[in-house]
Amino acid sequence: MDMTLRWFGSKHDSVTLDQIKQIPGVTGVVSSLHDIPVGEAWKFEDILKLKKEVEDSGLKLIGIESVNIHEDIKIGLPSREQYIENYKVSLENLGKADVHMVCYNFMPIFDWTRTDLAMVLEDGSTALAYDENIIKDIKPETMFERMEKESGGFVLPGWEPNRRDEIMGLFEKYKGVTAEKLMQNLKYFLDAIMPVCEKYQIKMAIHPDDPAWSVFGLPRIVTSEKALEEIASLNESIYNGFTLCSGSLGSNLKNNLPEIIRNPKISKKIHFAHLRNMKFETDGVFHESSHLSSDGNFDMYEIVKALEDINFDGVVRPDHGRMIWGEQARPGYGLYDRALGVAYLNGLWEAIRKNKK
Ligand SMILES: [Mn+2]
Repeated sequence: MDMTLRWFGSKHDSVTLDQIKQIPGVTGVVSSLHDIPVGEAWKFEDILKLKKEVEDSGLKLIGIESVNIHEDIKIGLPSREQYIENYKVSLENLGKADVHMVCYNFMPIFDWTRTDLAMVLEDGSTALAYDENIIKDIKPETMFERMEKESGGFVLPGWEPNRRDEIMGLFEKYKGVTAEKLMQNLKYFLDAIMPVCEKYQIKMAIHPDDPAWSVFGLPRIVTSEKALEEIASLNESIYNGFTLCSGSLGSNLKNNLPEIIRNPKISKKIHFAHLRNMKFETDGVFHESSHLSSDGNFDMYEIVKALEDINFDGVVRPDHGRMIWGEQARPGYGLYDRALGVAYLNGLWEAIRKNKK
């Protein structure tokens, strides 16, 4: 198992590789080429440059989070052919650079959605929060205004003001794309890329939708145990796998995380784990908490135990952390709380392993 941290690259991250290197037990990072527009093929030299930068600090580039999927692939437009070809080139170049795990998501238009990027908690720390009551009646255009007013100076990924026109156009294009159609388009994509993944041993790890239900009337398909079973069966290759994100899947309290991890149809395909805890006020209203079991609704011991029980040997990272100790960083991705998360998760792992009979 590789304990990692997500790193956005020296240009985009307030956290440095030297800092990450000093967190006990962290051997590498997952990162991405954030300046390459979605849909373009990744060049071998660019990947090598990122890899060298990471390795020069004494860490490993253990995987990519993420190689994003162009909307035309998700919508199923004829133009997807070119974008799939480009994706295959990116995978081939990653394989040649000896990078073998790629996280991606298949959410229409938006990545993870939150209604507050800096909710103040009782101890003065701030955290990302979500309130379904705000989202459920809101139109996307109103959401833009809200984001500009209430994001505390931060811009939620995907909600950059300059995307407003593009996004309204995308909503048009998604008309008629049902959940079934989206699932078919995922299969089409997986069937096309799996031969490249097999050749270069690249484990694809689809990230669950966050939150794990439809928002703004757009379909979402990576939301439940049943959905993960279906996706596993879309293409039988072991390289068609999952990112087990406790916070995303766990946003729906009906999802039993340890049970999902132990599901034999899913467990062997878990290549990447994102571990975080969340505190729920009610169904659909939650904020992200510290990683500690007692601070949220998830039993982190049971989640780690389930991963240990299935002999999970993939990549793991603490997920979003709170902002503590006055840190200024990308929402969810400060150094301090994620480092505390690593220390706690490592403690759980050590105890569970030593107690194994
Ligand atoms: Mn995640």
